[in-house]
Amino acid sequence: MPRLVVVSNRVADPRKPAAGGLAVALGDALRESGGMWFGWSGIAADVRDGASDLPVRTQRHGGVTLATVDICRDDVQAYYFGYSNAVLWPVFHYRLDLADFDAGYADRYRRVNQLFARKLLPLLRPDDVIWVHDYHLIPLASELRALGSGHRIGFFLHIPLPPPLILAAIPEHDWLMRALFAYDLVGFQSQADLTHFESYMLQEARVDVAGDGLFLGFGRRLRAGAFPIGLDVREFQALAEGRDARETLATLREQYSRRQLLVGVDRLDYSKGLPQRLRAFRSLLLRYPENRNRATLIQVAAPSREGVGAYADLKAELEGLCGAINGDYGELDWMPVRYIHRTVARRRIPALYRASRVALVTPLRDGMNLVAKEFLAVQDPADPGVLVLSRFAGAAEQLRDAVLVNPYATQQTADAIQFALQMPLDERRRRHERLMAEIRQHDVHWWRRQFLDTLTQAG
Ligand code: ADQ
Repeated sequence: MPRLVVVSNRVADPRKPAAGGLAVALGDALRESGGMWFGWSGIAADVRDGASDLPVRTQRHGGVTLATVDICRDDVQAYYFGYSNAVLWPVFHYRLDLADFDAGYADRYRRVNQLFARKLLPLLRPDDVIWVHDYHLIPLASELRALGSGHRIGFFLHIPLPPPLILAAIPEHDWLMRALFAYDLVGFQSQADLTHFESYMLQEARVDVAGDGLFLGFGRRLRAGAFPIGLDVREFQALAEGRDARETLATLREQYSRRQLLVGVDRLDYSKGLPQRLRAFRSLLLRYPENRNRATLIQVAAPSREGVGAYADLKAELEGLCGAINGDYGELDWMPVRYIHRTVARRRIPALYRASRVALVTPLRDGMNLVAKEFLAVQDPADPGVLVLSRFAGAAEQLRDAVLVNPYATQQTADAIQFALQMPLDERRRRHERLMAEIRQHDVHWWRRQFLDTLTQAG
């Protein structure tokens, strides 16, 4: 078995439960092959443009090597906060209005990818298989190839790929899309993303779209496919059985015994549709007064990328909306919205899902959205809650038995939430059973095997 080398912006220690399902799943594959995980340490080194001298730190744990490199402060600003999160993230989520194209971030984004390639190459063995993750590292393979790497290299994009005319707004779109051809396999979350990739290649690039996911261009053969990421269902269910989750569940049930809980768990990000969700919830209280003094929305929004301007605006907007809803509808003994602007410990999250009758997973655009799958995994099959899911989440392609909504349509979403709150037990069970079959069949281990099998056979 060839050694697996995973490369991503940040490295997670797969042994720590806080690392999450993705780290656990990749951890399995890394352990099986005695592999390596390479990425940024998270440290912004206080050196001036001396990035190439920064050392690689390696630690070995249970047969897996974690290798990290620091990045100099200016590069972090331009590569991470700048090009990755103020250009690629908004555009790939269809938000051209929020993209900052003029700041000249692209050169440093490229430079950090060159740095990664230079630091990684000496650590590689000739038959290693390399799996690169996400938008921070699109040009990594082309930088590795420029240094002579002949490795098998795959890339997985965790976020959506927009239609060609949106992508084309990025001044460097030709370079970015061409850079993908240095990979042997490129994986997307959904069929919609794959279709956008094909359309881009037909409309904007001189690439031969050979069909069946094969693309011939720039002197290379590239395979592309949809590999919807799944959940480690058993790991997450086991988390729900843990002491913290059980205690949290008991507390929530006691506190909210007379209420119906709705839950939202997100990073505080404009792609997640949080203001739209709160407006829909307000419309629910307005249109269906029986929910007053009864329905309580617990919305957890973890702080995220606070160095990027658009996030501060969103935070202020949300605080205003929550305050207005609570002010308009709250009673001495009932507040409609409990808004928590913190990261809740992963081991408590399952309790929040389990205590809730309805989950609101209503992003404006999302690569997949694992919260939707997590909510389903820990419901009581005999009395399950209902998932209200945006049709614009990648997960909607798979989770057809959720209550699908258009989060931009406030009243329709409010009607859908009411429908979910009122859904009879037998229908809840039927839907939940079908959704569980789907997330069990296409779990994170299936995703990892599909991708790696296709990568090792590609060519
Ligand atoms: P994210 O945008 O981070 O990931 P998502 O898949 O919804 O989105 O969540 C990732 C994890 O973070 C989940 O395990 C969730 O429980 C946890 N989480 C979110 N908010 C939290 C909070 N407030 N407190 C504690 N934990 C929280 C990107 C893409 C997604 C894609 C994933 C995986 O944007 O579309 O599904 O990668 O590919």
